Amino acid sequence: MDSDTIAAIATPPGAGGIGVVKISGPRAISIALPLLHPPKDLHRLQSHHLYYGSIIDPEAKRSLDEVLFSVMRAPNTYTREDVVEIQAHGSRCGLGAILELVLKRGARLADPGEFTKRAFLNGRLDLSRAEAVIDLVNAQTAEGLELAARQLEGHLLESIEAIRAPLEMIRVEVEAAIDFPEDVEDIIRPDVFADTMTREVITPLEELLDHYDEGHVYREGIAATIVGRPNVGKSSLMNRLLQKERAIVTAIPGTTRDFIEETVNIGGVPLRLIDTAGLHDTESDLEAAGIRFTRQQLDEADLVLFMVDCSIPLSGEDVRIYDLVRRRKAILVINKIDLGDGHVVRAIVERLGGLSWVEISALYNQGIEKLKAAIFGEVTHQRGTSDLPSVVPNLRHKLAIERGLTAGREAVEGFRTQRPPELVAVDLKEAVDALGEITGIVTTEEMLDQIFSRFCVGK
Ligand SMILES: Nc1nc2c(ncn2[C@@H]2O[C@H](COP(=O)(O)OP(=O)(O)OP(=O)(O)O)[C@@H](O)[C@H]2O)c(=O)[nH]1
Ligand SMILES: [Mg+2]
Repeated sequence: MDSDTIAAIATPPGAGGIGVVKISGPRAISIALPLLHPPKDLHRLQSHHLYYGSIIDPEAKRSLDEVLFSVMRAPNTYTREDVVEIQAHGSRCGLGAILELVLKRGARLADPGEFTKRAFLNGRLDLSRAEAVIDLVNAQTAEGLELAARQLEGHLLESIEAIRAPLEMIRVEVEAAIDFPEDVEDIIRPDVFADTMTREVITPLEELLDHYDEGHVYREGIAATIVGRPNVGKSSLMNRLLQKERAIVTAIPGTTRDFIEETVNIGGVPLRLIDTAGLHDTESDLEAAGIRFTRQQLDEADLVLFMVDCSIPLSGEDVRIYDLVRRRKAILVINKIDLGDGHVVRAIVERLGGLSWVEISALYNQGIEKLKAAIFGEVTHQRGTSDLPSVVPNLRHKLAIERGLTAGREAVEGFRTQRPPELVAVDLKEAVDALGEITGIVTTEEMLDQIFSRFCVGK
């Protein structure tokens, strides 16, 4: 277990009314107290109370800031260690000076997520709840926030434990049968075990995978790239969806050279919207670079908004782009409907078949709600937030659940075909371990590094 004392600025970069420096570890209190004025008697300080004072630079013997601070004694703290929080005025420079004093007195700068990692290692949170803390900090929509809050309450933990417990019981019995081969027939009742496994392990795991499909976009969001040839109105649509003039719009083809990225909330799904340079053959190096970028964005997109202009005939360029996107999750956006008529639209839809399509006028704000509904339908399969599952695994959980499911199904098959207990035991162990990774009963250093490095410093 870590025994050093760590410190970090816990509030975001930039200026704020207040900012917080957080210190955690066995020496947190002894490091912080000498920096505070008037001097405080360590033994008379009450835990979880707010005190007023100023921060003194002991060398320069001058006050740096007026502060409020609290001492929180282990184990009733976030990390289960002694914690001191110093609230100062929120300038980056002032907070930096306080942090520096704390580090000079022997604290170490915290790594990203290290406070939460300690909360996990000290048993305050299981891994699924520690991950919920990241999600809570990063939530971009009310729905994402709600999912994170439920996970922090321990709903995923409970679901996984409710599956792991019967699985573990069966595993223990199978292990016993290996140890007492003469009693195998008494211990292992293959049909009963297979039925219990199916009912209490396989089915609930399958349900969790369904929940992932239904809910993960609310938390993780999706990337949608607008593509189309120059001048069809991509940037106009971007601005329309953002409800602000973010991208430059002109009547000159080739206006957008770079790609522009912003997040919008579509029915609770954070949609990372990317406006790109128009795709066409070009002589200009600058535009060619933009077009290379666009192709790259296209590869990374979860959803493509393929835009065409119905005020002019389809061109070879439109068709080439169609060939690029037709096999992907894409919506055909027929723009400038204010200038086109029904015949043209029908001809376009016929030529660019197979995609769902929406007619809009980005300029006159027509069809935008329909387009939003189409995007929402495409990424959520029409499931509204009202039936958002209460437990939604993340990608890491999903991969572990899939492994658990494969091994679990093998074990059921093993019981049904009366495989030797040694073989079934291997599958059962694999399944138990896979589920253990979700809550953190089973971990590797690498896995923890990967999870906690997604945090910000100071959390
Ligand atoms: N009539 C009409 N004009 C539109 C509509 N949408 C965009 N335009 C006009 O089409 C021109 C090009 O619009 P942009 O949004 O810059 O097009 P773009 O696809 O981003 O173009 P590039 O960045 O050059 O690839 C501008 O003059 C817009 O005002 C529309 O729905 N109707
Ligand atoms: Mg543009």
